[in-house]
Amino acid sequence: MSRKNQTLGEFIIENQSSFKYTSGELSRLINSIRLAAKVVNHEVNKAGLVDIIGAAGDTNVQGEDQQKLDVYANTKFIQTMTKRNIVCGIASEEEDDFISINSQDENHQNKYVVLIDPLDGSSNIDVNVSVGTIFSIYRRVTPVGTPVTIDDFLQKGNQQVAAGYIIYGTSTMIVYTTGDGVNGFTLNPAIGTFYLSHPDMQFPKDGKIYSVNEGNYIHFPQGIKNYIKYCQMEEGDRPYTSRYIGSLVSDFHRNMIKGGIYMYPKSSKNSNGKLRLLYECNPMAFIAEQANGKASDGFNRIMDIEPTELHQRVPFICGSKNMVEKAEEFMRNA
Ligand code: AHM
Ligand code: MG
Repeated sequence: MSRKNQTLGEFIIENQSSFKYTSGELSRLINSIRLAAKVVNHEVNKAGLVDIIGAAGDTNVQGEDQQKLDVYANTKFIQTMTKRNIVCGIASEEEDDFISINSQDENHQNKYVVLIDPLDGSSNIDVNVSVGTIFSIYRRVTPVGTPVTIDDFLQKGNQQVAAGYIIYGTSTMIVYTTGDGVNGFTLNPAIGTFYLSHPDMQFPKDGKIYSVNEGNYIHFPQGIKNYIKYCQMEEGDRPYTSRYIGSLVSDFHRNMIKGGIYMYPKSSKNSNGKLRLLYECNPMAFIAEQANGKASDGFNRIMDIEPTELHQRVPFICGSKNMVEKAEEFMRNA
């Protein structure tokens, strides 16, 4: 039973026995993410002070400019997990290919792979708007002790063992699930400790907020256009409020607390939308479902999609259950 004001460290130990597979390895892994989160948080909070903002000059595999802090966060999360010999493989939104860890050592027994978006919403960094880290954890499917393969990473979202995000907002929080509900922990920066501040988080079944980049309206499928018009219609508790930060973690977090729907649909410009199935959609979908919300590509459950490539994109509709189901109804009937 979770207690408010418990530290994240205490919570991890206390809940270790409720993990599906208990070996302490998953606890160590979440602990290492907690540690890297503090380091990255420290850097994110300094962004306006030091010469760390701005483009690093590289572009990532999707051809987008990488911000310096993306590079920093990517390095820190990978280093923390690699040096502590905690996982057997990592795939990152910022890396072209997955990383195999300890593949030379036949005795290594690590069972978990991590997929991570080290700093999502990074175009918001240099304007002092919240960004986040998203992570997703699976058990490897190939034999322990051998090098990981692509099959370990291309697993359906419904196989996730844990998923979570860190939000670097007005306060810094870790929100995660190991398949037994969703809990949120807020960092007390004075002493560097995360405390359980949001036990058993739940999406309200209905909501009044819709979050979508309406600048792309003209390119959206007819079903989404119709749903947006429905949100704006004066009837019952509508029109809904429009809120779009352009930082998935922040938009999701607000909608989970207040009730709402986030949409990044496909468009005539991006046939599969923008968001990545493995680094963004699956982990957020797992958290949403664990909090009684829903995540869909408009027609299918996100976590049932068979991944075909590491950097695959999918349309993403996620949030309060009744709102997502309404949007799906508009997609079906368009
Ligand atoms: P990123 O991984 O390059 O940061 O992109 C993901 C972000 C999401 O956080 C956000 O919801 C979306 O991109 C915003 O995209 P847009 O500016 O097209 O609305
Ligand atoms: Mg991202």
